[in-house]
Amino acid sequence: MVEMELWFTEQQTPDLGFTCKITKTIYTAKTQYQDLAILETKQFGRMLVLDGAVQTTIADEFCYHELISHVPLFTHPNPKKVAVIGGGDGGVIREILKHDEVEKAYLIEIDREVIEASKKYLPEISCALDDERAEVIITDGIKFVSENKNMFDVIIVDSTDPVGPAVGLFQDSFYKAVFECLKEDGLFVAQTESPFYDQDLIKNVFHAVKSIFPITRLYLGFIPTYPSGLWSFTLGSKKYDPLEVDISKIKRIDTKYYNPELHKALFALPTFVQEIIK
Ligand code: AG3
Repeated sequence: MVEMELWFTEQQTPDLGFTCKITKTIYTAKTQYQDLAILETKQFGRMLVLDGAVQTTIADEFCYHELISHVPLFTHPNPKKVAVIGGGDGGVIREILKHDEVEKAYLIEIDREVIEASKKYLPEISCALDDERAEVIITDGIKFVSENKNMFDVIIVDSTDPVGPAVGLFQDSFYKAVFECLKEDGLFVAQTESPFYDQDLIKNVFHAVKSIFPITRLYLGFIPTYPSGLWSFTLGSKKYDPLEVDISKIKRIDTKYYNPELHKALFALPTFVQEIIK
């Protein structure tokens, strides 16, 4: 019998592909908003793919989910009400609920099918969605933030790339609505793509956020399955500066990437990244 090999490629740029060996296609669907696939890869375990772009894998999801969650939550001194925009796999909710002072974490996701597929096929990531402190709201995140004022301590924007359903999550008007949706000392973080491939995007977002929030910071992390591996996060804050946090007061929680020593170090940028946001 001929042994067949199956490979999945994400076309990360018009000239570069990221290819993984697949042992099984677990699930595929065309949802109302996007093409969804759950693949079993040899290298990274199960993988969630939306419109051909890798969203998360069992092996490296901790890098992204911890970075986007614990930096803002340990910057705010008392985060009680937290919202995630996007993030239907539930990984950010799981990290948020590691913080005891959080009373309620809302998942504002447009695509119900991402949540359902993640609950079924990625239980390690979606496990906290049924927690009593979690509440799932299926709606457009842009509409939700513009209709709710003064509501959250922390908002985390866990979007897909700025194409398709997520385009509006990278626009100035959205950051203004996020500002209004936060309490008077609130802060937010958004994932803002790769400093290698998305320099214009990072520059535009950084300056848009800077024109709205008194404190704006960029930080970086390493996520092996994302384009270039080097990934950026943009934080906008009304009052608390991540660089002013007393790291000796940060509680130890169960993490594999984030730790108090890293909290400020993540904001130390390579020169070429400093240039992008100048
Ligand atoms: N959201 C950011 C995914 C961006 C990946 N881009 C790409 N592969 N081209 C991830 C959602 C995880 N909760």
